[in-house]
Amino acid sequence: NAMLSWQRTAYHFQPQKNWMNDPNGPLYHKGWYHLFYQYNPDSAIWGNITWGHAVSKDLIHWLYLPFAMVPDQWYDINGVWTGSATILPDGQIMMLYTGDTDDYVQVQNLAYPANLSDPLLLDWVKFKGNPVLVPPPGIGVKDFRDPTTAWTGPQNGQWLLTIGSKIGKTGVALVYETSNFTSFKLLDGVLHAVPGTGMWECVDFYPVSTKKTNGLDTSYNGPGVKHVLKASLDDNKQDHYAIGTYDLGKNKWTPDNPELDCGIGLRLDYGKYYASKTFYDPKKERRVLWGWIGETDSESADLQKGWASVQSIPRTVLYDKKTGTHLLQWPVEEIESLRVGDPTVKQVDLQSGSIELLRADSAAELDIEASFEVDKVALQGIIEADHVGFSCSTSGGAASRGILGPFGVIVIADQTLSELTPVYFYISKGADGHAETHFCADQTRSSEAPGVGKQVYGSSVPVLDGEKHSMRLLVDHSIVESFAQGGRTVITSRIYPTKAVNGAARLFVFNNATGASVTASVKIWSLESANIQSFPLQDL
Ligand code: DQQ
Repeated sequence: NAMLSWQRTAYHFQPQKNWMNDPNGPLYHKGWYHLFYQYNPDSAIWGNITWGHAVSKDLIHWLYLPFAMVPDQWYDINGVWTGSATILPDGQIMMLYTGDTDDYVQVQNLAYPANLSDPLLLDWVKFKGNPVLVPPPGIGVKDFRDPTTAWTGPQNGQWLLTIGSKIGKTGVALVYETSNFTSFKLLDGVLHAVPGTGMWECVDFYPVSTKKTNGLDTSYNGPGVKHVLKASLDDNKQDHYAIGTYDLGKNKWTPDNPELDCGIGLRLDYGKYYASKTFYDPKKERRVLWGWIGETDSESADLQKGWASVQSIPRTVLYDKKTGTHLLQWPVEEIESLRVGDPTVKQVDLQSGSIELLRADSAAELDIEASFEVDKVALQGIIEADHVGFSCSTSGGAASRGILGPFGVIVIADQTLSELTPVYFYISKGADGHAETHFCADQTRSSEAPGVGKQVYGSSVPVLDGEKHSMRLLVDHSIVESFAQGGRTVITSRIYPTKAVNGAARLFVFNNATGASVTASVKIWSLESANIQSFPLQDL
């Protein structure tokens, strides 16, 4: 399996070996970003869930620390599951997490750092009165998990937090109040419920500013604020969000648009991405999103290669003032510190049916910005004729040609294009008769390996008047994170190239539209590897 070692990523966070899943309790403390994560110390498949722990000064270079928590108590012996941190005004850190008990009941537990003055927060203490919460009447004992970061309630000293569950097939977010994080009271009603969406895992709930470009601390509320509700749907393993209004007094969140309600509308990421969680970064006044990128190969392949999963590059999250309907996700600016030298800048005219090589070798670690201008006459004239009802996932991928698409880039390709992953736009006629842009990532030809995922991912993306079609891609050997229109629509691809590896990986730009020429403006940076190393270090 040394043969497969190149599939390890160069700048995404991943443990040295074995299985990882959800990001847990991200926080900033005394100059360090802390990331905890669901981890199996013994195998490359899920089990024995323990909290791995790593720290970073910049969210890019990491230091692995000893485990923060292991399953060693009756109330978490079957797993120290997902949780979130709340930082109190006096600096105390309350870590609430789900424990899977000796009886397979999901309970909530409290842990806190033994020594707050330790910037690395090496020692964690489990509260002696654990569990602090058990499933309430009417809630299944296996449907009660993943407490959020708490926010301040209407009364002085009061904190509120939400925990995902389901009632029948309705996904719900229960709200509890507490003043001390050891005793809790269930509030009447629920924060929100959406029929048909099933169990809500890893709920996330936070404010976004409708006016400013900074992120907001979780307790922030008032004018110029909307609230995002995110649920990870256990039924289909997708992260869904909706933007709405939160009434603190009434314990109710209401989506701006019921048709885009949480679980039936927008997704944070249309690719392989799940169990995400945000935190407020006081150092840079931003809200940062982490997400788990799982595998799309078989468990036996994961066991063979000895590891599974990476974390996404952390993303800043903002409200998209221009659409009012979407969030904007963007890789944290620190990723740019990995850019090597000046970018390659190219402008390419792409006639219908053309492809052009942009990087002839070593295109496995790249940061790419590309924008496309579609021939205006073609856009106006031909849209009338083009078909309605296009969808990336049922389209057959980048080889299926339409009048105004696909056009975009091809990453992780070998010289002969026997392996390739196209990331592209496709313009079709929307239900309202206007042009509708889709953003897709096509895995169908990404690998010659047997038994790996070969879906076409994607969704429609708003492209407003005067905007070019633009994308940003982070390419990292076997992971591609693709952001369209400044981060309105995001797709993460997990791919398993066998030939398009390291020096053999190439980058192309293409236009497969039958009815339009396209001008592509591309900037390409090589990225160097992040430094991810073991503790203890000599020079701490
Ligand atoms: N992963 C955790 C659970 C959570 C699920 C267990 C989501 O707490 O609901 O590893 O991936």
